[in-house]
Amino acid sequence: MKKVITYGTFDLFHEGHYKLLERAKELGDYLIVGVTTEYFDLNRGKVNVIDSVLERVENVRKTGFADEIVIEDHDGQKIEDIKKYGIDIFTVGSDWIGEFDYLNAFCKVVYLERTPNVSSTMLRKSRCQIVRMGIVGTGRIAPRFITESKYVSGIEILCAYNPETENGRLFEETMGIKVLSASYRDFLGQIDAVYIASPNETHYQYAKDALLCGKHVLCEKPLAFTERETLELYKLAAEKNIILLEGTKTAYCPGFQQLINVAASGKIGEVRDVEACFTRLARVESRERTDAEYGGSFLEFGAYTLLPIIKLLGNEYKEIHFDSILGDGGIDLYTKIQMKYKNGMATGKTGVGVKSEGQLVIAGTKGYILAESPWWLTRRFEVHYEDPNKVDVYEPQFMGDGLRYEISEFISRINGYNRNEYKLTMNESVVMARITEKFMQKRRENRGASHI
Ligand code: C2G
Repeated sequence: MKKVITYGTFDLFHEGHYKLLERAKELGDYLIVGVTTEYFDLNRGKVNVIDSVLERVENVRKTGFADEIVIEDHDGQKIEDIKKYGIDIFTVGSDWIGEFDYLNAFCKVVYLERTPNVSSTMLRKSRCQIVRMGIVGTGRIAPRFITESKYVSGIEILCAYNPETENGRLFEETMGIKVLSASYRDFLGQIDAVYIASPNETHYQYAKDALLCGKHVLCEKPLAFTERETLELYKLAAEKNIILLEGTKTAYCPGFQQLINVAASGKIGEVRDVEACFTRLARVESRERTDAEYGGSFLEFGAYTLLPIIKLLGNEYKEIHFDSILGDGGIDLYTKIQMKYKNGMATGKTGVGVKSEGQLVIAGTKGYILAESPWWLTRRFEVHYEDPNKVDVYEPQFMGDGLRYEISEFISRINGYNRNEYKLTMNESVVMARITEKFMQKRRENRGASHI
């Protein structure tokens, strides 16, 4: 009996898939089809898969060509499967020519002609609207957003907005994207959705105006500086039935989600303490160190340190306390925030003028999780126990600079695939705003002091 194997995602099952399986079956007597898991696809850079693995398996099964269906979930599995199932022929579409020649050492490799003019990517595009996006602000993060958006399907960056013409002109020259500088309303008129990456103090108003115009909003953190304004924006989005997403990118990284879930799984027992630190020294003349009202370390990095704290210990803290070392103009060079909960405690440390070890430690009753810097771009974390010889290491995949996960989340929500809302909820975002508001109030009241 001649055994054939083929693999694929088979998302939005189409004629190309059907014909591939039909011909794969004709190559032998018994066909095994490997269907990828979401996790495996994410790891190989496919961030837009729509159907669940069970839906995809079901669609393959319905063709009647597969004698057996297996799940593909890791690199190296193809060789394993070929040996395990005694495969004679490995086959895949011609878009992969050359890629799988290494399997010739184990069985015969056949590349089948790909069916022209149909693909999951094309279907995703026709099924979902292409979201025409505009970027507000042409600073450091805007070019990164453009680069990362190329990995997400269903998005087109149409233009940018910056009222400062000179800055905008430079961006237009280097990035080749039209920058409008006159009316924000006119800019909004050209797009479906906006990414707000302007200075922190302008976020709220830009977001509000965009929502009022019915545009989806992806806004860099912090969305606003007060709880009231943050709630107002979410309410506005809900009323208008549009998407508002706060761009705290760590929240959307697959590795960070895994870290939180491992912590919450009981592996380290009950979580009792979360310590998160994020420092990046800023130049003395930089905005972060000169803008007394909107600069400083907590406004810059507080959201990152609060994220694991709130995710793991919740919104209901009993006490909160801030200590800061202030610079000349009154901005905080270093802030330590301490929170008490009914059954736990937490510390967040942020710095723009003080450097410290940027790590995340989650202490539990049975062990602890340690994620070294840059834990906010989660690529690796460890679980430690009382026995120092036992360490579990996790190395989740992390691609690019992480923005693609946030962008992909935004686009899929616009298209009505809302499976990931738990990654950063409205309530979490509102609690972070409440804490930020409290911090700013204390800093304002203590202007002129060297520390608070
Ligand atoms: N295919 C095709 N014609 C198309 C589209 C796809 O013949 N118009 C083939 C692909 O070449 C592949 C199979 O259908 O053999 C499944 O395609 P995808 O779902 O895109 O999966 P892919 O990413 O190609 O998975 O381990 C996974 C495999 O390496 C390939």
